[in-house]
Amino acid sequence: MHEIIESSLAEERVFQASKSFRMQANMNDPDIYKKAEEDFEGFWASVAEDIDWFEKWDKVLEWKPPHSKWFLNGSLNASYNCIDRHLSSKGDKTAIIWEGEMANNRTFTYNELFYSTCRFANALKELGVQKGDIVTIYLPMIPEAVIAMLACARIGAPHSVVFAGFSQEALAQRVEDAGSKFVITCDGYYHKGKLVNQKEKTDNALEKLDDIEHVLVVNHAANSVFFTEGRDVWWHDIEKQVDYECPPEHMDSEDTLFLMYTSGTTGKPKGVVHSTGGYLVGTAISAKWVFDLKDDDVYWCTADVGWITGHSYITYGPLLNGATVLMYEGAPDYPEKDRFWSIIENYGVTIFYTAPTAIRTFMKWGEQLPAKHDLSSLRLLGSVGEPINPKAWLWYYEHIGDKKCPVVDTWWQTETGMIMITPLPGITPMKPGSAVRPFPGIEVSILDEEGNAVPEGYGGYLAIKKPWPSMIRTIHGDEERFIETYWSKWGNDIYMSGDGARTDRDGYIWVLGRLDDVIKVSGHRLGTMEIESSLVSHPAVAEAAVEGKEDEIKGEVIVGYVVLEADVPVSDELKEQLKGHVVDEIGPIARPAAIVFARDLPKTRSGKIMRRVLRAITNNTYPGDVTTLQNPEVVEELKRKVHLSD
Ligand code: 6R9
Repeated sequence: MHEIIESSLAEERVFQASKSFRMQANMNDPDIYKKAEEDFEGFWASVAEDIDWFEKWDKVLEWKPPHSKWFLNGSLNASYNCIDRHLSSKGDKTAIIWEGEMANNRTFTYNELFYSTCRFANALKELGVQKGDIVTIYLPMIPEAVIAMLACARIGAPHSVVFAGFSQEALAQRVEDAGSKFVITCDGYYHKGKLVNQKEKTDNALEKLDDIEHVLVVNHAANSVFFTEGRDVWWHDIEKQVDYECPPEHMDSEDTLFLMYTSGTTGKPKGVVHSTGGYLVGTAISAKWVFDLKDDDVYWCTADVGWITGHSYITYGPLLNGATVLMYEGAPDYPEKDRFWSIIENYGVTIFYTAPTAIRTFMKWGEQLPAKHDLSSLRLLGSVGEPINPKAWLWYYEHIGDKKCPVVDTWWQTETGMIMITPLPGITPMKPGSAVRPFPGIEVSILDEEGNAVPEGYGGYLAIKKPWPSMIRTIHGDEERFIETYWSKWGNDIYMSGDGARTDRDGYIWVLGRLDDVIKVSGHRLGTMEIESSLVSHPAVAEAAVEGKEDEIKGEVIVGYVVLEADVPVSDELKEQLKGHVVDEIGPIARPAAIVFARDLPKTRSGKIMRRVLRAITNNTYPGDVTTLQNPEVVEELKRKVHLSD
């Protein structure tokens, strides 16, 4: 984080989209910010007009902190809004272009998306899924993932998509917490040319759960799989038996559209609940203004549908706008390191949205790779998931965008549902490394411990002071944690994001990263506590603590400090075993970069691990006063060990 603060302070350059871009932009009225502030509810009511309602709402907002209801008594359907309403004018327009890792591809027009979604919805009904049932989707980046989400939405069954790269243990935990009786998975998929046996992972996860009624299996990799009679059903079998007519359920604005599990500061992931009306309003308008989506755009977001970015800006936001969305199944370096650039060239991608880790990786691979390709179709670039350092921003701007594409650095979270801090490319000049300013209608403040606004230039807590339509409604089954996590720091009407930020003299916001035990590794959100719990579940481990260590490419990597049980000998083999254990428990994204064997962890006299000290050790910064530690001698020892390989 240090490097980012320093370089951001030094970064003074300002960039602006070209005049022709600004002239044609979906939103280019600089007064929009003021208008939204002056008539807050009127603003959100006006953007809600972009959604088709079966029954119009009669009240924009009911705010009983920390609970908000938006567009009260309105009724609508998400899949209707993403598909049906476009059919009369765009039935033959391409909705989804899917490129497989093996260079196989499939496309769906809006008409085809309609038929597939309706059939999928009828298949779910046939299996007994009812309005209100939570359906877990455990699919990789294939069109059926989007179709399954929309099918659930069509029949009013909230979906809970679990990232396909999560382990069977992680899946089991999420299925159980959601109380899902239905799971959608596939036989398998290829990642960097290697088959991942998704069905087997699903089977293992579900083995320990009693209440599973059906598993709907998409045939994707022609992998021969084990089938449980009576429980498992092939999608391609049931597809032939069901009708393509499936009227969309009329959902109340506040009905749950989906759950998205995300990491917090405890060992247990939390199911963030999103509503239907507010979420759709927020994602539709942000996609329209931030990405400037037009009818002839080919839009590509490289996130996975298993994360919030995939929900809001692969599925809902772009399809609500009737856009053409590209989905890519595989890795950026398969088979070669220019795969992304050849995809952009082949499909004429115009809008490209990715994460800083990816950009820094491309920098490392060299600008000769994008230079080999014609990327002139691009007209806008986006960044999300972690702070982007100015150097990476400038490289992106120059080598991918050819100095003609605005770069939108978008700050938001699983909990916010929509982009919250961002440039609007038709209006705001950009500074490399700054997420610029709150989206119209969003009120952000940077606060100190007591809730006072910090002076310009100083770091503080990034807080949101007014409700917004796509905000988290609660944590599934844990209302107490919802209040405690987000609404208890300064009173129950200010949202605590968990991030630190500062503003500069032009009022530009610079997000500095997490202030809590959440870490972003390559843009993937993980909790240090989750990783700790998985480490201590290994029989050789007595105690463990996990910290994020700054990394030039990945933003942060995971370092696990482990105290072994007595008599367990240390070895490199055991280190590898422990890393593998975390992969089994959570998934490959949580694999520690380093395991440090420690005799002891830095502790207070009352025996609590001093995280502040451990964080300083990990990142080679000043640990503050360590004399009050029970065991100050461990500081030097751990420092030596963790920086051994630097
Ligand atoms: C969308 C998403 C949320 C956390 C968030 C922050 C970090 C996201 C960022 C950014 C700086 C940006 N984050 N975008 N930090 N600049 N443009 O990533 O959601 O997975 O819930 O993570 O990601 O730390 O608090 P999620």
